[in-house]
Amino acid sequence: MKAVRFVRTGQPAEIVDIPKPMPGPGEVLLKIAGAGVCHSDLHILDEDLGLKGPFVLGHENAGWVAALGLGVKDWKEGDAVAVYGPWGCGHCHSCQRSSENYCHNHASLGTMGGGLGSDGGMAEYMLVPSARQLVALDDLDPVLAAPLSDAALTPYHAIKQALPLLTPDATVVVIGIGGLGHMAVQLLQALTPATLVAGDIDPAKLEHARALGVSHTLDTRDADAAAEAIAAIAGPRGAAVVLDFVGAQATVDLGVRVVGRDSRLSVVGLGGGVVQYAANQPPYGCQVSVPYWGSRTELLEVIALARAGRIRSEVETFPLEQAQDVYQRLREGRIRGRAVLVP
Ligand code: FEH
Ligand code: ZN
Ligand code: ZN
Repeated sequence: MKAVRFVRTGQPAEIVDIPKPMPGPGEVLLKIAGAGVCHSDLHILDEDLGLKGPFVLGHENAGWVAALGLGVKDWKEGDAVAVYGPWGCGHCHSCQRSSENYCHNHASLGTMGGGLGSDGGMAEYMLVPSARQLVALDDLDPVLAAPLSDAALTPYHAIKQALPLLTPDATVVVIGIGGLGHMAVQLLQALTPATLVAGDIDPAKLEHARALGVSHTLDTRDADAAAEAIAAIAGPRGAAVVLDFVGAQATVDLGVRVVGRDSRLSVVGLGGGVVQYAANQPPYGCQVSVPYWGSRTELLEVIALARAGRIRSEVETFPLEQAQDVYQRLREGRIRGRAVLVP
């Protein structure tokens, strides 16, 4: 079968032909409908994230059950499913509460999930190690639903942690309106009454935010002007919550500058920015968080929001074979919403 494979750091992804896997006891074989292309893949390809290749890329996957391994119950061939991407040990404290994203044993497992050390979904078929990683999609289109498992789940997890701060008189700032950011602005409008501000350096991304109902959008290239605009909206309290989906030094610095006291700054993007600490900077009472992905129960909640029509991923589909071109477009910021590879 065709697959997009990570070989080693510094080497582009390869389109290869590998054997179609067969499910062993407890495993489930999926026919892939769509595999989302996440910006984190660029970090996997470019930097050493401690993941040893070769493995098939793609950690944001959905499709249909194609075959069940011995002992697998509750699923049947043809079921439309999303894959809960963080694969943990299943027995540590975090895994026991469905937060496999925070599994304590990832290092000893040598993998963080499909597409993250194990074979992922940028292929015609994908092996899932346990039926516990499957979430039913029912009537949702699996191609559109694939981004729910990462581009929506990751911001949902970060937003859920910040909900107590997202009151009607609060201001929340989203920096970076790409794959995760375009879902974040929808989630915030669905879940909170807070005033929403969207920032990006790309006018097309700001237009996308406005198309998604965001009334306050600002160009974050000019940090002084952006900080002034946010202060005018948030007032002396400052932003109650900042969600930085870029994580570069400029965006982290802007987040530290605009967040108020008794607030939360969540740095999700892998841009390598460093939070500079000094007295009252970030302001006293600011919780600085580095959330990672989300729990399985949160994925159920995200899928329920999608089924209720409250959120919808904006997807650009491409054939699997165009993976290298798609990664290049992602590098150049030329993807609106989320790119999904379709085998
Ligand atoms: C993947 C690998 C490493 C860090 C973060 C990620 C996220 O894209 C997972 O959703
Ligand atoms: Zn990701
Ligand atoms: Zn675990």
